[in-house]
Amino acid sequence: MKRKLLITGFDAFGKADINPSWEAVRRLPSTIGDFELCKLQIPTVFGLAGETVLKIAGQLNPDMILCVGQAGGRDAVTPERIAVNIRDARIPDNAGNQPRGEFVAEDGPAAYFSTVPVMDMAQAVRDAQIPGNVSNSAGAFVCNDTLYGLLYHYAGTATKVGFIHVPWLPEQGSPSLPLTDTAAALEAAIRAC
Ligand code: PCA
Repeated sequence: MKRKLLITGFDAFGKADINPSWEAVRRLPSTIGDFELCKLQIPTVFGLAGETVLKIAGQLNPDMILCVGQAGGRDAVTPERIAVNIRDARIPDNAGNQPRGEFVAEDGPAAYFSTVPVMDMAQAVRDAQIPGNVSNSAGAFVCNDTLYGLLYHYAGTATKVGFIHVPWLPEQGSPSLPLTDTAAALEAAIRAC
């Protein structure tokens, strides 16, 4: 039987009108290796992004959840190793929220490790001739918030949770990665899970 993967990308936020994370996710095939994919676009809004994932995950009961987000300024596809219990936004999210130094979960630990094999995933990206590195910080904006919230929810369960940040598209600025490379990197990373 195929394993179920719930994979998400974010909508555009800040000054951008496109988000490479969703553009790449929606171009992925519907099966990769022994995974069957369920693709979902989620809003760049604190709290709501994770709640949207949990609502669908509650119906799907996925074996693994992988969220993908844009990280402007990065030159590689970066599986995230850790999520921290902090919301600290330099810009407002898509609902106008701009928390500064708040907890994601009052009763949660300072941080969680992601539960996917980040080093194998980064190696698989490099093996596909695309820049790939493990990242040790998902920031403190909506991406970190979403990863932390999901790891909090699924702590101690069999459901694996991970996050991959991807560079800008060429039309967004530099450094960048063509969309076909970003999608190929995601596919390679998924195969490594
Ligand atoms: N990147 C942002 C939020 C949505 C996205 O694609 C982040 O890194 O937090």
